[in-house]
Amino acid sequence: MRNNINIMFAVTPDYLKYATVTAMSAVKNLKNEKINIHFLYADIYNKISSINIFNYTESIKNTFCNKNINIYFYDCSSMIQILDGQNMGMWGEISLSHYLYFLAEKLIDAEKVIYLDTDTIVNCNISNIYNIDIKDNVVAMAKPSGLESMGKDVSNAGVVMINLKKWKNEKILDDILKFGKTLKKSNFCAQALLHYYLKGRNLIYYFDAEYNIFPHMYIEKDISSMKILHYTGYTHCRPWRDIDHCQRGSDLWWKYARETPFYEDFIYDIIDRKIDECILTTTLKYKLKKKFPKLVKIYRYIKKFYK
Ligand SMILES: [Mn+2]
Repeated sequence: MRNNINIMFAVTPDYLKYATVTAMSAVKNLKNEKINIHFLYADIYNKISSINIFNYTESIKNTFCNKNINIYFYDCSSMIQILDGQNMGMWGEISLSHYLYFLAEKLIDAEKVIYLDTDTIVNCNISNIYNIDIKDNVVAMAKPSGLESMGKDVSNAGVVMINLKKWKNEKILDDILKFGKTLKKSNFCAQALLHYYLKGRNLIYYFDAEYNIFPHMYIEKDISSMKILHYTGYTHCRPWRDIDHCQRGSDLWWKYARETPFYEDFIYDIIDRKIDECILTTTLKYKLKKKFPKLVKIYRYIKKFYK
């Protein structure tokens, strides 16, 4: 058990199915390594019934029923009040789930763990990254290309290895949450918090950018050479919504989605969205924004005014 690889997800329960796709990609690329998969979740919006959550977790356990895989679920609902007072930015509670991985120290009995966003796909043996010696650093993150506009050293929190031993020993949780209350509102809240807290203390190890790569930004690179793909960004299509092949590497996401018990759900969702006018509005807005950025600003202003 001690030598197992540990990965974790932090989600609202409706995202457990997306986390399962990412977990499947990690599992399918293992050789004989053993892996513990930790799902931290909290029903922040109170919109999923406990029966549905039970059914999700049962399906996931059955999917990964293998002697090399251990699955753990942690309902963090009763713990999230410790996140009160963090500046979440304009996405508000949406961002709350991003903070759940800060709770790992209280739940996961391992020396280190890799947190993965649910919009990532592992395209390598994850032991390659798990076995990197991050020395005395508290976390390891990558600085993917595409974030330069946010600052020279800004790292992305879609893939984070946490040195849980050091995190616990140095009582980082209390300290980082205290620090979080002093930060200005930020839309990349949990990421900014990690970054500003740890960077000021020289506690971040930087992974090779290959371990957190935004496929649409590396047109010259083969998908097969990307180690962890991160389908990030609200202006770029998520693979599970990508009916028009707008997102590079979507097919890799669907390859693993097909192996989960949620494949039919994904198909249903995509059809549902297709017939929903909302998707048309979103696409239209996106296209308008691209072509007439000023027009969108005016539209926002008018909308605000009428609210
Ligand atoms: Mn992401």
